Amino acid sequence: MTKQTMKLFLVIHTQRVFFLWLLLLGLAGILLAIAVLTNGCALTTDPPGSVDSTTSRDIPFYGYKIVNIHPHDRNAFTQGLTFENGFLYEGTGLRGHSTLRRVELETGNILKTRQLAEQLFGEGITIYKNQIIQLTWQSNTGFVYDKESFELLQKFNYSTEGWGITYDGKHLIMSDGTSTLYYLDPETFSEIGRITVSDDNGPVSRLNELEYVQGEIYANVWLTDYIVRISPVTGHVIGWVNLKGILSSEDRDEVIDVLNGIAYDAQNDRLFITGKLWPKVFEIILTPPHQ
Ligand SMILES: [Ca+2]
Repeated sequence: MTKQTMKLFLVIHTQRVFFLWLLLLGLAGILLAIAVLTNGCALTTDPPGSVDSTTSRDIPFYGYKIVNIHPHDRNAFTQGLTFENGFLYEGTGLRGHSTLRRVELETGNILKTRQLAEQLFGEGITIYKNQIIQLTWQSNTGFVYDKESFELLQKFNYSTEGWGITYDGKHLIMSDGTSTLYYLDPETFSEIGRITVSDDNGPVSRLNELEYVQGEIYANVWLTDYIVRISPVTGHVIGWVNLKGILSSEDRDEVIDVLNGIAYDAQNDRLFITGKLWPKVFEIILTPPHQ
């Protein structure tokens, strides 16, 4: 090999390596963009940052027992779930696919739908009096609808991202993907207080869909199979619910996303959970803590 040929070879080789790296960086960028745009489709069963059964010995870990299984729309990217008078109300996400729905629990039939504007990514919902309140992810805008007709009554704004929302009988409680929960006046939407959710190991972040259940706040922890039970006064973690394995391997054959969506039927003491693109809504009871 002459010196000139060698030089040419080295130049071509360097260019190839450079383009290969460029290609890899490009692919990594595309994957990251997809994850961000879909509010994270990556499914993991890892426990939340501060959940560690070996160190959080004082905080009980609950299991679950399935009482009933109901059908769920596989196309519903569930971001909000609540229950009243025999019906599930559901808010779905993804830009261009976000909706508000009234769903018949037993059949999964969608009885009423309202489509959100293309640019909006729907998030948590809750019922306040005869209204449904729905958050959006990054648009700093919430919507108030008539509960029966789904007619838009009002818009309101907030400064954070919008993730989950629930109602404790007095205040709206809202999550924004951090460890903070915000208490809002349900008439004016002004903030009246906030708590930081923490356990023995520090703040618990990625709080997602919420539900007020018998004096506690239940929250999905994004990207995990855990629901965290929170004291609404102190923000301290009262318990963890481990829902690993609730979806069968057959259910996981098609595309699904993470556990998200908690609804409580206060009249009949029934707890419902589902996930984004999950085929089922599960009615569960919590089983005693295990050590
Ligand atoms: Ca809920």
